[in-house]
Formats: sequence, structure tokens, C-alpha cells
Amino acid sequence: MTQTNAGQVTTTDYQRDVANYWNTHTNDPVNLELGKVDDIYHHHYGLGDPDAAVLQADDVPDEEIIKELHRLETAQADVLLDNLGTIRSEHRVLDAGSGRGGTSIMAHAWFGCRVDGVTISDYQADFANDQAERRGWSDRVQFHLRNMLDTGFADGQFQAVWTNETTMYVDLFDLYREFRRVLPRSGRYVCITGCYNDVLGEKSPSVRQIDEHYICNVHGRSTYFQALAANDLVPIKVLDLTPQTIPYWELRRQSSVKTGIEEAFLQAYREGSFHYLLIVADRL
Ligand code: GPP
Ligand code: MG
Repeated sequence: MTQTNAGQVTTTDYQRDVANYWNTHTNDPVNLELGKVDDIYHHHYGLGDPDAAVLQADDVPDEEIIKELHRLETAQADVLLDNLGTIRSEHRVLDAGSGRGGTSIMAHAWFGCRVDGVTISDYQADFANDQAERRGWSDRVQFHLRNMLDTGFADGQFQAVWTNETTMYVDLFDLYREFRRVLPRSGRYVCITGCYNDVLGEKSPSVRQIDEHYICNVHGRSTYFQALAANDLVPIKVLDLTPQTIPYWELRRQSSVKTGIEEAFLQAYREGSFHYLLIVADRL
């Protein structure tokens, strides 16, 4: 674990609660069992249609469902990486809220570039660094116990920055101020997130249930665009991924690794109070 600014990693009680959550929710079959499929550990949801053979069979073995869920989660990370633009091996990229390291490990495999991940959970930093070490990539893929609001990296270091379902833990204006600083001009930011549909007003009960489940604070859709604009981050692509993620949740609720939050996601997506969004933006 690379710990450079111990003591400043978390600055508020809420951040300490979030760190504690991820340091203690370590027995999570929904993430560990999927990760064991090919040793890539994700902390995000899935995209795309499950294999029809898995859906149609009468008695599908649970391990087939788990493999399928993992494939859909990896497909989600593919979409994110595909939107980073041209990344060369000499570039550096930043994974803001890097979890157990899945997207970062994939990014290095795709681009051969240097990857830094930041997380406020020392359990996650250790887990992810172990992933890099076991592949012999520790010199190029490093996970740091740092706060994504104050990463400690020099200005303009990263050709691209991403957040894969992590923005609901922070203030977006603070976050994008930091991204504006670490990106060079024309650097790329990619975000996949769940956001509430503030066109309809306040959060629905199902969105509030999601907040409570993960101790997060899902932002309204408009807040993303206000915070990006306030920090010279100009959207080039916005995609509503909701229809592509619903099948993942339908499959997940049939699996042994379901956690109980599946119905809230399905309800929120179906009633239109919540969207699964891809946002791609370039820095002015
Ligand atoms: C994914 O993590 C979820 C989050 C980090 C927080 C909430 C995200 C939203 C889009 C609202 P996970 O893979 O740890 O979740 P789970 O354990 O439920 O699979
Ligand atoms: Mg998960």
C-alpha cells in the first residue's frame, strides 16, 4: 500500500464512515464470487443481455448465473475504457475510487499505460495492490490510500480520469475541481454513474433506499452537468445506459449472491426516477 498523506485521507466524519463501510464489508459474495471467475474484481454493475441459454433453461446452475453476471460487469468496464479515447503506453490514467482494482487492471491490460487508483479504504488499496503485484505489474499499476477530492498528484498528470460508480460519495463540484487540476487541456474524463431524475423532482423512495443501502448520496442528473461546466469539463457524449443494465438486475435477483437491493434498482429504473448514465467529457 502506498500511503503518502496519512491523516489527510479522510477529512470528515462522513468520509470516515464510508472508509469504514468498505473496510468492513469485505465478506461480499456478490463481488468475491464474481471476481473468482477470472480474478478480476469489480465494484460496479453490468451491461448487456445475458446469454439466452442461461435465461431460458429451467434449472440453471447458480455458477452459470454468476459467470454471466461477471461477464456483464466486465462488459460495463469495457464500455468505460472504450470511451477513454486514445491512450498510449506512455500515458497515465487515474481511477478515482478504485475499489478492488478491476477497472484499473483491465485498463493496464488494454493500454499498457501506467495506472493509479485512489481509495479511502485501506482494505481496498491492499486488495488491489495485491492484484497488481500478482501480475507483476506493481511498477505500472498502483493503488494509493488517498482521497479523490485531494489526490496529491501533480497538475496535468493524467491523460484520462474515470469514476466507475463512485461519484455518489462526494460533492461533484469538489471532485471536478480536482479532476480539472490533474487533467491536461483536452484530457478526458469518463463517468459511469447512477443518478436520480431531478426533472421529476425529489428522490423517489426507491432511490432513497439505494442511498441507505450503500450509505451514499445519489446526485441529481442536472448536478453532474452543472459541476462539469463549472470546472471546464465539456461533455462530448452522454448515454442513458438504463435499458442495458436492467437485464443485469433481473438476472442478479435470481442468483444466490443477490443482496436485497435488486428490487429497489429495478423499481427506480422502471419508474424513471433513476438513470444509469455514461458521461464523457473533455477538459477545456
Ligand atoms: C457498486 O458497488 C455500487 C456502489 C459503489 C455504490 C452505489 C452505486 C450506484 C450506481 C448508486 P458494489 O459492486 O460493491 O455493489 P454490490 O455489492 O451491490 O454489487
Ligand atoms: Mg458488485
